[in-house]
Amino acid sequence: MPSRTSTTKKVQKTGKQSPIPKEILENAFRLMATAKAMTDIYEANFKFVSKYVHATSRGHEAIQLAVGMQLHPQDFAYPYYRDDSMLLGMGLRPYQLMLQLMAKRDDPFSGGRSYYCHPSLRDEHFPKIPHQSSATGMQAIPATGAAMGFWYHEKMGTLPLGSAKNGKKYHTETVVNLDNPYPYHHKERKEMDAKPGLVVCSLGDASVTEGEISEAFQMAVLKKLPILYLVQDNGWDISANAAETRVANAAEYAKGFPGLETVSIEGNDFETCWNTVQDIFEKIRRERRPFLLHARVPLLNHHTSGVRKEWYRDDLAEHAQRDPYPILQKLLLENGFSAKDIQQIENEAIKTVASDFKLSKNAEDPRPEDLFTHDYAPTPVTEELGERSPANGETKVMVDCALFAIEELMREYPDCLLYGQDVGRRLGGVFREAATLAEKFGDHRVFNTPIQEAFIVGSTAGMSAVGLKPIVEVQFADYIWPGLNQLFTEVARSCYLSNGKWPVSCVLRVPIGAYGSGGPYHSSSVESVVAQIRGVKIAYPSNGADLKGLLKAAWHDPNPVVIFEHKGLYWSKVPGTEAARTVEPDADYIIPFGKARTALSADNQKIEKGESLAIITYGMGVHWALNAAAQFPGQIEILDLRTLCPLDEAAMYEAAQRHGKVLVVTEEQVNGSFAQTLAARIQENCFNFLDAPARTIGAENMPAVPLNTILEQRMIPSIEKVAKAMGDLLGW
Ligand SMILES: Cc1ncc(C[n+]2csc(CCOP(=O)(O)OP(=O)(O)O)c2C)c(N)n1
Ligand SMILES: [Mg+2]
Repeated sequence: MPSRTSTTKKVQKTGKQSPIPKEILENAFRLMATAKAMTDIYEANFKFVSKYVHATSRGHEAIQLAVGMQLHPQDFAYPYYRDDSMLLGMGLRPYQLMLQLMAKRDDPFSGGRSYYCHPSLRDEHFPKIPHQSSATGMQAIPATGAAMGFWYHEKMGTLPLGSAKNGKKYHTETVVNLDNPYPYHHKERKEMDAKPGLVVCSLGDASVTEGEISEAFQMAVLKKLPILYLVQDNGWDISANAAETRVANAAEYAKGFPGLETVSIEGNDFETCWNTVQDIFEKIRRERRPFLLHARVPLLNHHTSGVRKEWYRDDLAEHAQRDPYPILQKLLLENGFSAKDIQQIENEAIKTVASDFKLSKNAEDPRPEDLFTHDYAPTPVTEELGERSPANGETKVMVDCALFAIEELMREYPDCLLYGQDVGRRLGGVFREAATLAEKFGDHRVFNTPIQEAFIVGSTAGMSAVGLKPIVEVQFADYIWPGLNQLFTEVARSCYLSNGKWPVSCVLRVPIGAYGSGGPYHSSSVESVVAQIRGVKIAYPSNGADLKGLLKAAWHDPNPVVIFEHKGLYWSKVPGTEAARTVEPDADYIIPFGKARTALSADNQKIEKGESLAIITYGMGVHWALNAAAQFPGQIEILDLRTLCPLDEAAMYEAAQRHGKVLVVTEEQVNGSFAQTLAARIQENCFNFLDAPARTIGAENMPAVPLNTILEQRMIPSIEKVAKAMGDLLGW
């Protein structure tokens, strides 16, 4: 068993004669000279290239090359914005990096959507690079999620994406010409490719103080995940230095996570870097446990093109003395290369960089219509299938419909797993929404996480990248906030910013809504905020059959889906919500997203006489409306949206046109709510058909749902309030 204590090793240089093969030294120097030539040409063309912000690796090259050159196609890498040498080390050409520098159409990573050195690559021959955002440190959770995906695959005996034995063709087209001089190919590559993969999460020193880093470390140690956290310590944030921003360096900080083995090195010395990385990678591949490599490096170029070193740096001379470039040159000289050899390699690098620069400058820009591709990956679920109300079906509460849907999914698909707080064996969820699943499928398929909403949400990006489809949950909508950063930054944009390469397939279950004296932290509605996050899909069912059918569709969807499950409907505990119990649909039942359901129809006679009204709603609103409609027989049509994104706009507008009067009902505070935008859209699109303003009814515009019952009832809508609003509109 690996030690539970954190050990920090100072690695010393060993001898004069390097044990590193000459071929590797030559490659490394060629790449280092290339990286330097790239920085130089960017500086020489500063005005042109800094139209879009960029940072380069000058000073960090040795450690980056040591890592990049030792990665294999089965590995997953999460570089950060200063890692251009790491990308060269993996085998990318300057041309490909420069296409992103200039935001060109053929930028292989993002098609001109993201900045220089924000790579994403899904290529058979290369380490996999899932999308990572530009937010410092935030890639640690998705990266750790990918490592957790390896852990899961190994428990299940299944193969991750990228594995040489995995016959599935997950990759997109090959973007890299393998004949170019840049890819470094291991001689023993075939043998290496058969070894288990690992994950590298690359971080700047200042990013380690982000809170989310600790969530990642915690999980890496808890589950003994095969990941290397590489921290490149140049002592600088942007202009804030280490002394004013941290109490410990990354290696010292990691001591708080026993089991995360740390190694500290001088990251400017290629020989030390190569040997250390080789040793750590071997251990991770064999022993499946996490490491943190803390590499001290100088920062020789600007923070970014926009923040210039001359403005604030007082340590430039000291950093220049630690330049990795002459150190590697010296190593080459000690290993049989002549000054002439070195000069020749340098000249070739400069020439290649100059010609690649020219080539990329002439490359095509994105076209305006390119804006609209890859916001979502296409879903296979396009029609309602299966039996919604099987003849011999039993009536079930809503929470059980969800439970049975997940059980059916887990039975059929080994890539389906569930994790979150308290969903594991002892309790099966605080609402018993996962009861018995861990017993049936094992603790590796249904497990508890620490209280880490950011990890729960963000890890799905990594899990999905290695070919899994996790279902996760936050315990209450009230506690989704720590997870929203990951949802917005890493999960929702992954498909779009990777130009379609890395959609995140995950289902996030969110118990939501007021259910009687839950008070301010167990009653909130949050759908408007989530609906603002483009790139996720949202379901908000009002009954068991829809919940089951939508959960199935959500799971098969290659995109991230948030599914709001109303706590008041789970057991039809709130009076008037009996209709949430339904016959349980059969195992094949599935409902495509974006298709509303008519929960109640109005009489044609009433419609023709202009005495009818359309209610547009979802979730609890459906039940308030159903009950209130009893006071207006034949006059009310209720459209249950079922999904908020995609939205069945056509059904909404048809209902508005049919009745000429529309009331949108929501449980949320009404001002600025998603529901209010629906009323606005109806007004914009159906103005000529309306006989009254499209109205919205929702909760009072107060900051929280109060605990006291009288206050709670005053705050949120009710059957009576909805009935009054119906009467007002019908009387218009
Ligand atoms: C979450 C977040 N906050 C702030 C920024 C702005 N920012 C960009 S780089 C940077 C400094 C990061 O320093 P470090 O992680 O040490 O990397 P270095 O640039 O030194 O290589 C900051 C604050 C950001 N990108 N993301
Ligand atoms: Mg730094």
